[in-house]
Amino acid sequence: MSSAGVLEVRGPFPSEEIQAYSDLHPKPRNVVYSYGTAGFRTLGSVLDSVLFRVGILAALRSKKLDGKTIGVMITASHNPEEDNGVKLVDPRGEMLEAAWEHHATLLANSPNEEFVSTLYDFIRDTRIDMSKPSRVVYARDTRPSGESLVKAFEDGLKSLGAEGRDAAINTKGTKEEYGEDSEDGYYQKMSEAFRKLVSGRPRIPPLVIDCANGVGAHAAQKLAQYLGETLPFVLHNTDTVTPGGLNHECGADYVKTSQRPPPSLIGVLQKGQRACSLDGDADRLMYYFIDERNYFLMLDGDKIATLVASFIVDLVRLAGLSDSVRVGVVQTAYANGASTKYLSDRLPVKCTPTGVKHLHHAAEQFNIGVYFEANGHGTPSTPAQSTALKHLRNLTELVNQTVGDALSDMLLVEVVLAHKAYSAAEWNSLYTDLPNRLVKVHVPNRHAFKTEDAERRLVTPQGLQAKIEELVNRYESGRSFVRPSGTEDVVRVYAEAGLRSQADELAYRVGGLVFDEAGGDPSRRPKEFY
Ligand code: G16
Repeated sequence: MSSAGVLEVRGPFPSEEIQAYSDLHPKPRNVVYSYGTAGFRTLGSVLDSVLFRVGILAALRSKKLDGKTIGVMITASHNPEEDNGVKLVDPRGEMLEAAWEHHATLLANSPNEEFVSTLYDFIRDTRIDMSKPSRVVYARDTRPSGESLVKAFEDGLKSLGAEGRDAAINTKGTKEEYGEDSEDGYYQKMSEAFRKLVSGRPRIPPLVIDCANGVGAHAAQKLAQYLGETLPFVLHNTDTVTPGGLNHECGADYVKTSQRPPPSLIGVLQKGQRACSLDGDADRLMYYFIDERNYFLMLDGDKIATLVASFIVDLVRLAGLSDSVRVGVVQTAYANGASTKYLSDRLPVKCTPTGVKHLHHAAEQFNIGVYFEANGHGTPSTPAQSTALKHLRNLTELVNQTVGDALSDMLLVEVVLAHKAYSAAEWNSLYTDLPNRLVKVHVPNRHAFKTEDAERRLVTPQGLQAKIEELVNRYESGRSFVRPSGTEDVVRVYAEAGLRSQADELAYRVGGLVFDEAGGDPSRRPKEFY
């Protein structure tokens, strides 16, 4: 060591073990990986080396944080079954620190023959003390590729002698302790808080849950046992073993994007009955119902944010805390314009780029920050000082204040509906959504699309933003934006307008502009759908 800095890695660096394990998980030469909106995500068949290296990275992140437990989730969430992915979670449940996303990308792309030396340089430059302990908890969803990817990941842990396990322990013994550090302890805590919050309220009618044929099916079945008749569930799409079933014609993304219920629920849903869809890893939540005229109506993340924020504002006011507790809402560009207008008239509202990692940080600027993406990701973040209130205290027991958990979000919605005595139709009538449409455009290089102003404007390709604006101006209440997805190899186009036909037409036209600009395969040009 010199005064200029650390020249060598502190503590043991087991280079031979790492090399031997790394040889079992070679990186394919022609694939470039990037840490996107929610970690690495691509075809499960090309992720073996990434999982091995993420095992190493997670162990190192833990060492860097003095042995605090790091979380790793192996999932591709809403993506089709052949995809898979992995994301890292920091010790308090928040998404991996942004600077480490860059380290993750660097290690994932290092050629096989350079991996050990790249790793050595990284550990040295980041000043990680290798003699520190490392602890990692991990889980996977039900995708067929998950099992072998877990093995690759465990090899990464083993190569550094790190400890891996499957329960959360960071807060144990601290004032932030969440309860029994087991899966059952989690259900117990949530269901007890739920019972307290709805006690004295009328009996809650059964809730239909579409589990997307994913891991949420297992969780919902267990939670149902704890809740019993307090909140009866009717579970659908719970088949996690039939190949191809995951997210197929079901789940939150299907409902939000196609703006219709999963075909398996048609004929099942009764008029006015509350239903909701989870996604493949059960962190998105989409509510909906069929109204008296037989129309399908969606209660998306924006409607959830509105419902929850208004409830929290009421509680804060009733407790006489309005002057000291600042409640705010965080949205993205995808938020329906009608929701932004409704909320901005009542509360401070912020807009961030897509990805819960961005929303979460913005929500922390408020004393109580409610953040939901329109696609159903989100949660309220309630701080310790609000525990002066009984309900707010119970709320903090109920909600997962760190990364999304659709089941705890669902219980929260049910609490608010019970307190406000709202039916699905009454909730829906808080404001009327502007008709909107989301389109995926397949282009040769989505990275050519760069955005600014919380993704509301394109910077490149040059000149395209002006053409979009020129189009948008022709539609009443028109709004549209374009951004590259961080989880799929597509560019996304969002459009809304005063009339359904106009929103569809605008989305199609902007999609066409994007496609022509990017020069894609003509067979994949967006089709008219209006
Ligand atoms: C992930 C993120 C979400 C984001 C979504 C779509 O969700 O956690 O915050 O909204 O990707 O991102 P993009 O439009 O960049 O593809 P999930 O459910 O896929 O993990």
